[in-house]
Amino acid sequence: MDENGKPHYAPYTPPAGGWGAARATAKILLEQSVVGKGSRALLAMNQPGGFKCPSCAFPDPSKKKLLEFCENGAKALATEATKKRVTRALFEQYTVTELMARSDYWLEEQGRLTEPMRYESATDRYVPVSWEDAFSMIGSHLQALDSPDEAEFYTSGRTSNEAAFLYSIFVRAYGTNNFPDCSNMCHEPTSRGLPFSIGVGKGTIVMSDFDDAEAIFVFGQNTGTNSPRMMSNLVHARKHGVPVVVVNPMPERALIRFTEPQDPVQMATLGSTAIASEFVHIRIGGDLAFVKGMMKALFEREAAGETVLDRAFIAEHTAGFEAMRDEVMTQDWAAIVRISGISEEQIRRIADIYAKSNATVICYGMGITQHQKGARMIQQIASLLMLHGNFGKPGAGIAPIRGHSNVQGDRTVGIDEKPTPAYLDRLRAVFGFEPPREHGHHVIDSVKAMIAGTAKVFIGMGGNFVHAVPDTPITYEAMRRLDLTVGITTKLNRGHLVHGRDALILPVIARSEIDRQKTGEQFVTIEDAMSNVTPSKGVLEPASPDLLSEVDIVCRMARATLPDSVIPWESYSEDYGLIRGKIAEVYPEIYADFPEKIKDPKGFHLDIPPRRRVWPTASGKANFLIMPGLDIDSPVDDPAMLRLSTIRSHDQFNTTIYSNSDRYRGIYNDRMVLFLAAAEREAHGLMSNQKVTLETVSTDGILRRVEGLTLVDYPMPRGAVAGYYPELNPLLPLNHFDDISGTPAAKSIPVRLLPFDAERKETADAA
Ligand SMILES: Nc1nc2c(c(=O)[nH]1)N[C@H]1C(S)=C(S)[C@@H](COP(=O)(O)OP(=O)(O)OC[C@H]3O[C@@H](n4cnc5c(=O)[nH]c(N)nc54)[C@H](O)[C@@H]3O)O[C@H]1N2
Ligand SMILES: Nc1nc2c(c(=O)[nH]1)N[C@H]1C(S)=C(S)[C@@H](COP(=O)(O)OP(=O)(O)OC[C@H]3O[C@@H](n4cnc5c(=O)[nH]c(N)nc54)[C@H](O)[C@@H]3O)O[C@H]1N2
Ligand SMILES: [Mo]
Repeated sequence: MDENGKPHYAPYTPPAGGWGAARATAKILLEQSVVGKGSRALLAMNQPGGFKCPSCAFPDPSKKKLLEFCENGAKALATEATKKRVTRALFEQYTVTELMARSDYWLEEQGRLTEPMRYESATDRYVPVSWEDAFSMIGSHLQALDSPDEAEFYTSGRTSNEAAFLYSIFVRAYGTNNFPDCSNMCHEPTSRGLPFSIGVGKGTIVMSDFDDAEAIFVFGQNTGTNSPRMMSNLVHARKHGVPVVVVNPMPERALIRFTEPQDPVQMATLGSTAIASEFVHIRIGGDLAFVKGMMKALFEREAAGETVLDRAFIAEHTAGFEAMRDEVMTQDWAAIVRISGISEEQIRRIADIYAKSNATVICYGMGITQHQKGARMIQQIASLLMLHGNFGKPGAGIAPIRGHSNVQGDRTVGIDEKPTPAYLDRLRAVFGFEPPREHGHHVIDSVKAMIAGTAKVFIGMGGNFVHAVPDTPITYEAMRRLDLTVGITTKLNRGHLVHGRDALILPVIARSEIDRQKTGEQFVTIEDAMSNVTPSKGVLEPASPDLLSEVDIVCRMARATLPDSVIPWESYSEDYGLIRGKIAEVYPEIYADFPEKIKDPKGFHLDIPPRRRVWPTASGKANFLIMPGLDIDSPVDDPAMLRLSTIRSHDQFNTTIYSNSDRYRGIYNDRMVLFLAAAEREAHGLMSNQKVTLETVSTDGILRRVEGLTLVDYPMPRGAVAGYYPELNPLLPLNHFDDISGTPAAKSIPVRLLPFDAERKETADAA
């Protein structure tokens, strides 16, 4: 990969997928020097008896394929199985200050971490530390705090059910509910918003529903890049004449035209499938206006005597219909069209597709969740589905497309800063300690606590917290004031370099690797985005003999911190089956007989009551909820304001950058770009490929700027601009988040364009 190649920009016109994807898969295996090893591992990925792909949370298909992986799953695996190693030699060569000057891409390219390291301030270097000393350091820091609430325990969604469950027990036994979690920046609006509508905060579909659907909607999700295996389902649907409606401000290539790498005929004939039967070129945050427009079209047709709603379902299963309809009918078409950016004609046409379909699936991603009213927007999507009885029948339901492979599972097994009293009572009964009752911190709260100086210790179970959260420079400063930061990770990342007075890097065995414990080789489990729990067992030798498993690390942190604990920590790390036994005891409704049931290599499905038309809401019904107005973001009084959406490229996994290119969007060797419509650029009097500065329209007096971004002409809607996460996180204010869930509104940052001033950038860089 060529980090220093010359940037260039050229629209990508072939279909996505196809041989381009096959070539990219081969290339990454070559670059990481793992062609033989990587290919062997790819054969075991997502197969019974093998391990689950470490990339996204999309489930395995209902019908088996020989190879079940995608280009981006292969990238995730190749970089995990890489031959490259970070040893103590790297830390002897570079001080932390010197490493800070390197790019995220360079840090990732150094390879797998191999032994525990401790920060030494006298030399500004990481030096080797024994595991024993590392754990006693954690134990003494945690014991020394005035209150357990001064520690923050982060989780990223690659962590297994077993490790996450034990981590949540350890942290609660220690005495806090401070569980900032990557989910807080991701599908938290689903977890917190959807229960008010249908009683659960999870998706309601299973894979076969894609086959039975008569219409599929994809809102705000870049499927071809972020859950590529779902492309097979969309291709299948289109080949069977099922309409696919894509709602997105960016015409993402794979959602327009795609060649299925799993289809030998299409590959051989260079054929492809048109995916979007309707592409809805929505304005950023225009989704509510669009959905209300669809509803209004349906209500108007019903008033005119047509049968377009499932009246029997509404009568038997729902509450609040009339009030919701009355509110929607107050919205006038002109405002709906202006705010969504979509013509009344197209909205009516799509409402007709919806009305004709007897079974509709609506999928959505970060384009919906990461807004100031993301959770409320998801409730409106649920309402739209309810209008036609699209819950509890084959081919229908709501499908939040989750991110990290086990982000949903981690939440299910206790990573939750707002635990319910019933759950805490069960913990007490099963483990015999009194858990803390007070709610803890989510991500935003935890950063605020660091800024306020009330947080002292940060422990990161996976992930790259500093680069995932908003307000990068402010967070850097806050984290540097901590007493201790701990990164439990596979790869070197920014989080290890922006550290507290004391700091530890604890390297772990990865998902694809063999996990040997006292009772033999262990497997773990994960829960995918459709609530299937499946086993995952690594097949590769660990990257180094000096790695520990996440489970083992949790147990040893617990023993070092809670020497008097009556919980048999040691036995759990020796036999993960015992952990599953405890999960079954704490969650008998969904996890009864877990150790037995998981013997089926295909796993099992966790009960989702709305699939049975049972609604665990306060009213016992599915609720139509009122969301006034047409905006999912607060208005900003500035005529020059643009809405910035911070998105992923095709060659990154969150904060991990595989290359600086983004093939399907035609970007090569550059990540400091801004996608903007040519007309919008001209209206601002700017030239194509000109460098500019972006500044947040802030309300708190803090200056937030990113300098030197290159403008790339792109078919964006009016008032919209897009650029890459995490580079643009300095523009995302900590106080810009979803009002129900606290999820940062990373898709709707109010910004203005300024001329680029190289001198100003130099001054800022030097500071
Ligand atoms: N290869 C790869 N796979 C991944 C990840 C990765 O980084 N790389 N990350 C994983 C994780 S943790 C997650 S959460 C998922 C993320 O997967 P996605 O949800 O696809 O996340 P984003 O790339 O942020 O893109 C969101 C999409 O929303 C669109 N969008 C932006 N604003 C709006 C809006 O106002 N309305 C609508 N309708 N659309 C909008 C953008 O144009 C973009 O297509 O993927 C997971 N899988
Ligand atoms: N502006 C903006 N900000 C965003 C987003 C956005 O769209 N825009 N998206 C948000 C979303 S959806 C998410 S999910 C977060 C992601 O936030 P995180 O989950 O914190 O970030 P990742 O980049 O996925 O974490 C990568 C690191 O995880 C470690 N790792 C990898 N595999 C393993 C493993 O098996 N075990 C352990 N212990 N460690 C491992 C590696 O060291 C790697 O460097 O970012 C959020 N931030
Ligand atoms: Mo995510």
